[in-house]
Amino acid sequence: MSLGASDFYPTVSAADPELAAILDRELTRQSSTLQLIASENFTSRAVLEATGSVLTNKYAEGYPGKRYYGGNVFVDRVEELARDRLKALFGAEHANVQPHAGANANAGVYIGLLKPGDTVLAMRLDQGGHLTHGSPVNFSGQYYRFISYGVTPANGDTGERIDLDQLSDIAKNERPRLIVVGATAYPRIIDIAPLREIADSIGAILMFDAAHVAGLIAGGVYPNPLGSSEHGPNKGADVVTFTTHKTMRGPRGGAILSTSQYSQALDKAIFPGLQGGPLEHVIAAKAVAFLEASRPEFANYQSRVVENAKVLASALEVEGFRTVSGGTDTHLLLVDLTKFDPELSGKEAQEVLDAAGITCNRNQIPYDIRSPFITSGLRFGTPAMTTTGMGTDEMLEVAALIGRALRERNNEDTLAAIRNEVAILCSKFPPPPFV
Ligand code: DSN
Repeated sequence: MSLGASDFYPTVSAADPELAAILDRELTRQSSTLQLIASENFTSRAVLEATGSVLTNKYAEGYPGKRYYGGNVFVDRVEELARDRLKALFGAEHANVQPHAGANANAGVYIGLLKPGDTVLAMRLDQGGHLTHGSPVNFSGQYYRFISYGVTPANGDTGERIDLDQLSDIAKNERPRLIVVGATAYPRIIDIAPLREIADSIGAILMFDAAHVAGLIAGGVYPNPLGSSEHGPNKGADVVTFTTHKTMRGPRGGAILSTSQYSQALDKAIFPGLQGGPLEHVIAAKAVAFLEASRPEFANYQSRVVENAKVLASALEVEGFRTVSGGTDTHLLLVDLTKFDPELSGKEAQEVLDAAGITCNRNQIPYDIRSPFITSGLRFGTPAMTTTGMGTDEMLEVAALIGRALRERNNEDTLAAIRNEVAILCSKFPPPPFV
């Protein structure tokens, strides 16, 4: 790849050559190695430009029409555009596009709808949940009483699904104020209808954390957790949170959708409850991403993301790995390394693959005997490489490279050769901003 930071950021190169050199190396890394982290993607050039726009100069505490600073006439239009596009995309009654991140979006829901000490039922962290779903080292686990549900035991391609009986029993016994569904490492579609019924049976609020699957929903390949006409009105989640930078392919950030019943409480929780001045340059980039997500090409892209993930999962099974739940319905898959080699931890496998130019992350598998720092699994996702144009043929090649690298992990020459093959493959699929 002959293009570098100086081609894309000529002013940075002139003003700060030291930083430009680092950007240059990161651009090379992103374009010459495989990006298989399920929560990453390549944004469009338009999203990058909006993120780098003059809106970064502006303070805008408050909301459109109700700011605490002057000079927000154009900022208001930007934020309204982002909110309106987002509401249309999901058929939502209310949208807040100010959360700086997914964690802030979740914090906003807890601050707005709960009191400290309230009981919340969420997915176990070692079975797919997120830090903000009650980890003891996170504010969520420290300020609220989180209890958890898990997945059913492994059973070919029918096990390792959310255990609805367990969830329902815990909900009835503990009567949580809030039920949180949605995960960071759960490869299967979550049907919102039975969860709505459970929440209604105990008068709980239902939140869906769509951080990972928001783009799939917008692209029509995952059911809308707010409910659909087929479910009838009010049959979905009350609140949906998500990040804008994963499958949604926008800038790094978060957002909240809700029914109008909770709109005021949620807006107040984000500002002034949790955050100060919104990042309007990022909100502008969110508006661009929501426009891009409304186009037919985006739906086509999301179908290819899922198709690629399914093919990658099957091909990794052929390489001798077990995939959690026997495959995937989404953009991500979780590999259990213990069948491939019980001695190989997720940490070691991640480091070996890094050396081979294959970027992914270690992840606990359900009922993992290893700690979250070591783990027995790897998580892979296809959003980023699908954005570059890779398809099912390339996924077969990627699975073979992963298998070879991990089988011959003690052979440095093999890892160097694979790194070279990866670079050749990637050179045929340049990511934005190279295209
Ligand atoms: N960003 C999330 C993920 O990688 O799934 C974790 O916060």
